[in-house]
Amino acid sequence: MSDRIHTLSGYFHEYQKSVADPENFWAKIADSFHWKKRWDKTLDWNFEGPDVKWFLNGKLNITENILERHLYTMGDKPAIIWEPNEPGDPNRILTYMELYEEVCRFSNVLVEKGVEKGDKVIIYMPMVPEAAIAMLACARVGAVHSVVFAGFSSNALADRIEDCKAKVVLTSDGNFRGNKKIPVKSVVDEALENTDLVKTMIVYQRTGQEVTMKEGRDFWWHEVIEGKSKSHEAVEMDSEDELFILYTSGSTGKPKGVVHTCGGYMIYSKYTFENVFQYTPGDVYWCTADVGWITGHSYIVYGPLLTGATTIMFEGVPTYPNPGRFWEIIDKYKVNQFYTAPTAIRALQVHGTDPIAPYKLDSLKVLGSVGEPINEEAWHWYHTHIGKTRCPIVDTWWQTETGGIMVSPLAGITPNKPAFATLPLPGVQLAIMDPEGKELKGNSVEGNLCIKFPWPGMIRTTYGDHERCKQTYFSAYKGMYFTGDGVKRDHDGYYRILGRVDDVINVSGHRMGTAEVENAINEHPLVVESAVVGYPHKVKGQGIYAYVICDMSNRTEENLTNEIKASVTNIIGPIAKPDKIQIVPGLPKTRSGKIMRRILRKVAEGAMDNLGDTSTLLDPDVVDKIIAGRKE
Ligand code: 6R9
Repeated sequence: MSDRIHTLSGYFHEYQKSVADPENFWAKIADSFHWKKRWDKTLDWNFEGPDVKWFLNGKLNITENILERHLYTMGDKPAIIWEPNEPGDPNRILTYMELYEEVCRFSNVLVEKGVEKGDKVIIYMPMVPEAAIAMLACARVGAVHSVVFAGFSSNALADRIEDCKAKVVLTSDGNFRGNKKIPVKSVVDEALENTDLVKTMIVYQRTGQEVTMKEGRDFWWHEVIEGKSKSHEAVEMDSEDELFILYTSGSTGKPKGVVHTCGGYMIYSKYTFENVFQYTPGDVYWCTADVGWITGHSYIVYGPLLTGATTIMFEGVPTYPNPGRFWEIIDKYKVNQFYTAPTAIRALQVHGTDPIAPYKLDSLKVLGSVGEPINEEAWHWYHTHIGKTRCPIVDTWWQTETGGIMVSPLAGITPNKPAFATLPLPGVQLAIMDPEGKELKGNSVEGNLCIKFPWPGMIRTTYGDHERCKQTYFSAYKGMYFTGDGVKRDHDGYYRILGRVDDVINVSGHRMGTAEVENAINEHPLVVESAVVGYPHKVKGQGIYAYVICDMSNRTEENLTNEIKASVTNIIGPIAKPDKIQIVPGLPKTRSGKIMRRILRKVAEGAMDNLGDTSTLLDPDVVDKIIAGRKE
């Protein structure tokens, strides 16, 4: 059942095998899963289309590999431990048997509501077990889930509903986060105002707040599951049938729906979970992400549950009711593997070590980091104060598009180096490219990170627009997948991720396209033009700096910037709200009309003595004016 690597030489051995004969390498791993029918051919691919298929004509249902597979051996073992926002409130523990029954009941609800194989279902829910149950029930009936982070605005939600043509939305009345009670259902109501695509909405009651239910469309979760059978025969899926769509930001304005398929994603999420975290039976594992992001998909829900692990879902935030909350939860459940983001570490670091003092943290074996490059200071703080210098740190580099972890130490096996993601996992063939498209071989090189051979968990397409998938990922370098990240391979052959080289910024581990934020700013009626860049931010990693040309009318600068911030929050969500807005008389443009973002980035980060060549600018004077009005 387990394909876990145990030693460093074992890692090198597996890696060699995976490169020499990828098909047999993955076929052997896939053989330990339950297939309704074994595949005929392991891999068919080209990166020109791109057209990638794994485990061709294999038939399966991923939930049988999560539920039926574990029922007899570990039916009474906790699958999901749910910790509520309020520390004193009762928690919930679902065993594998209970999870099976809940997923079956809800699958029967979906069937009753007419959901069929291939239908798209939007999940817009807080961090409650029902969010995971909803995902698994979709997978069980063959519907394609698209989880939208419940912090996104109604506009952002409406775009996603429209793009994937969702028939059903699963949501909640509200959401508890820290000391806030956030409306959720009313956001969905607003999103549905201009569309009649959605025929059914099912609402999980979490906060008890007042909501309006539309007759014939809206149903309460607790009412519809009433009396439903606790068994449901899983629908047979092809390996390459869609499992889910997850929207993510790119260089252009419109978020794209990354498509993952059933077979490959199943194999890859489990294999990487087991190996990177070195999960052993009986361990308690906790990933603090939200299910609305890929990390929540692969490493709260699918990877751990496919492994038969106990996975914690936390509803709240790291600083409520105090900045010791994470550490309290670790002691409470004796967490063995803890996986969080650098932005959370830095936010807690600000509070010093007092909030940690009351806790033992002696159950911890492995610490993980994901979402953005971890700076050395945060790495050492995490290692010293949380891991007590005893726990290895797995700095895991990957993306929504890769489905699972690509570059990371194997916990306790690969020697750590602070701020380095270290080495590729078996099956991952990296290439570092120079701007001319030449591969940089050997050590001590730096360039753009590409991947030259398919892996089972990779993106198959961008929903409804295959050409976009090709343009975005497979065109920059012929025959390769381009990640959008810069990377360095040091003298030891270790990889350090340097961050995005495209117009994507990473705010608190959340990806945002600069064009996406600009579009939202430009929606304000007084805005003429805007340019957005990222700048180094102590806690968030990167902050958002917006340069805006506008017609001031009778507004003060303060009024206008507040209005712009409110409008971005309204259009995308609070995560996209600019940290700094500077009203400028013009933008630095080349004669061909291109904004020179390089200059704007330098000004935002305060590197004014290092602006580089500005001679090609149409109006070089504008740069001085921008510098003069720079926001600290
Ligand atoms: C899993 C996830 C992907 C982008 C990626 C990169 C950055 C993620 C990282 C990291 C350095 C790490 N990133 N993990 N950078 N070290 N360990 O975060 O997916 O939201 O799609 O973001 O995040 O820039 O390209 P996603």
